Amino acid sequence: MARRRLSSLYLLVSIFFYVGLVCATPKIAIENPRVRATASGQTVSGGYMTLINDGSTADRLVSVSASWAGMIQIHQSSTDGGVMRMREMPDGVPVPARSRVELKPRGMHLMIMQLSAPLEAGRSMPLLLQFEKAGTVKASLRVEPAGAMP
Ligand SMILES: [Cu+2]
Repeated sequence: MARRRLSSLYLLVSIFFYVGLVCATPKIAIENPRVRATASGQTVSGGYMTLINDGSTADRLVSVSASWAGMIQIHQSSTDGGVMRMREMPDGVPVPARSRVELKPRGMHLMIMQLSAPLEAGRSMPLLLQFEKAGTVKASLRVEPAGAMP
């Protein structure tokens, strides 16, 4: 009987320890992931979403990849003397603890290049996001008609 009680205590301790480990790893949620549809012959598109970090540890989006695009960069748009410019963010996107970071048209965005086929509105495209601490997070981009996004 005593041994049995001890083993259930052990089990309980293991569960708490495991839960503790899981909670220490930041969890990133992806909200409203979407990509602009492309016309045939167009090989570049923009990807947008909100990165949500509900945890108490800061994280960072470091890279993004997809089987249907040769290269995906993280860009920041800015307006310089009325001219829209984009630059790559080589250090990725910081996602502070308990924050929401929006990738949106005319702001930070995913520059999706070397598309293997046109992106047709209504489809869903799988994407892998690599975070410094949370590791790999899967997302599915909804392809939206080009005119549906500002
Ligand atoms: Cu860009």
